Amino acid sequence: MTDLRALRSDFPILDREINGHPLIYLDSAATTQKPDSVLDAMDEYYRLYNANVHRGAHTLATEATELYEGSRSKVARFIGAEPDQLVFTRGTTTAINYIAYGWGLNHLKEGDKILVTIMEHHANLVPWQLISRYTGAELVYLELNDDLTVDTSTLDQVLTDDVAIVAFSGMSNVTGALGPIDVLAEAARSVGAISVLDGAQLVPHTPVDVADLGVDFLAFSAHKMLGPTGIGALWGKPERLEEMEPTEGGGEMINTVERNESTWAPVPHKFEAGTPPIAEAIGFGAAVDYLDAVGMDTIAAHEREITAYTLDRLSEIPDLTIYGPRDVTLRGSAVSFELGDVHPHDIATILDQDGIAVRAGHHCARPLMKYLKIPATARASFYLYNVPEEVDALVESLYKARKLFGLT
Ligand code: 7TS
Repeated sequence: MTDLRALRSDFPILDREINGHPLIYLDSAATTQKPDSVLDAMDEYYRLYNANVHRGAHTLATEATELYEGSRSKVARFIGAEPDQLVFTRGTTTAINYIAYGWGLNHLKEGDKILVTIMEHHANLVPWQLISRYTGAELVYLELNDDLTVDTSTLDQVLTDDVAIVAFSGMSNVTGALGPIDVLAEAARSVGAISVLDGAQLVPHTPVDVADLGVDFLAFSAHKMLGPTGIGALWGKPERLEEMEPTEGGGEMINTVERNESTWAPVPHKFEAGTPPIAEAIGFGAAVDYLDAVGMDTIAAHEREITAYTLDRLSEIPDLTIYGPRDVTLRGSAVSFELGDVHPHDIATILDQDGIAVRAGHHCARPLMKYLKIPATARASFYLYNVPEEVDALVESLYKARKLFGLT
C-alpha cells in the first residue's frame, strides 16, 4: 500500500486523544485536518504581513497583496487554470450560489430546465431551487443505477433543448460514487447548456485539469483539501465569467462609482466585494503547495487502496450494508454504511467512545436519502493521512457495536 504515514507528524491534531484513545479521524469528507505548513502560513501573515490588500501603497499592504494574489496563482495552477479565471469565494456553496444568481438570474427563463442528479449535496440543489423561483425554470433529475452510480441511460429523455444548465457532482459525499463528468459535460454542450461541476469531493482527491474536464464552471472548498474554512474557489471559462453578474456589490469590485450606477472591476475582482479572507487565501495557497509536494497521483493511489481495504473489511461484518459502488475505479473514499437497524447516530456515538470520528446523518443529501429509502447513514471518509490500522480499529469497534445492540 502507498505508505504516507510519515506525513502524519505534519498534522498536530493527530496527536490528540479522544476518550482515552488516540484520535482516529475518519471524517475528512466533512473537513480535513490541517498540516503545520498551513497553520504557520496563516499565523505568519498575521504576525508579519498583516494589512489589507489592493489598497495601500505601504510595504505591508504590498506584501499582503502579493501573498494573496500569489495564492490565487497557486490554486489556479493546481487545477490547470489561469489566475484571472479563479475567483475566491467562501467555499463550494458560495461558488454555486454565485453561478446561480450571477449567471442563472440573467440567462434562465420560464420553462428552462436545470438538469441535476439525485446524488447532489444540498449545495448543488437548493441554489437552483431558489433561482427557479425567480426565473420559472424547473429542476429535472437523473437517477441512479443499482451500484448507485448516476444512470445516464435516461439522458435521451431528459436532455431537451430547454435544458440551460447541467449541474452535477464529481463525487458523491455520501456514496463516494464518481460523477459521469465527461458524459454530462458533453450532454450540456450538445444542447447549448452550461455545465457546473461541484468539485468539493473531487478536487481534494484526484488530479484535476480544467482543460480536460470540459465543464464551464468548477466549485471547490479549501477546508476539504488541508486548507482553512471560510475560503474556496470558483473557476469559470473566461467567457462565462464575463457573462456573469456580480452577486455582491461593495468595495474592491468596482471600476467607477457614480451616484446611481457603477461599473465593475475586471474578472476575477468583480466577484470579490469587500475585504477578502486574506489569511485564509494564504492558507489555501499553502495547502495546495503541500498537496503538490506529496503529488495528487500518489494521494489518489493511496485513497484507492485504503478504500478497497475498507470495503473488504466492512464486507466481513454481518448485517452491515454498504451504500455505494464496490468497484474502486467508480468511486472515491467516502464510505457510507448501515449496521442492521442500529441508528447511524448510535454507531457514531459508540465509535467516538473508541476515539473514532465518523459522520452520521443525511449528509446534506436528503433527496438521495429519500431515493435510497433510508433516513441516514454512518460514513467513514479518508484522506492522505489515514492508515490501514485505522480501518482495523473501525472494524473492531463495529463488532463491539454489534454486540452492544444485540446483533448476533
Ligand atoms: N458539495 C459536496 C459534494 C459536498 O460534499 C459539500 C460539503 C459541499 C458541496 C458544500 O461544501 P462547503 O464547503 O461549501 O460546505 N460536504 C460535507 C459533508 O459531506 N459533510 O460535511 C460537509
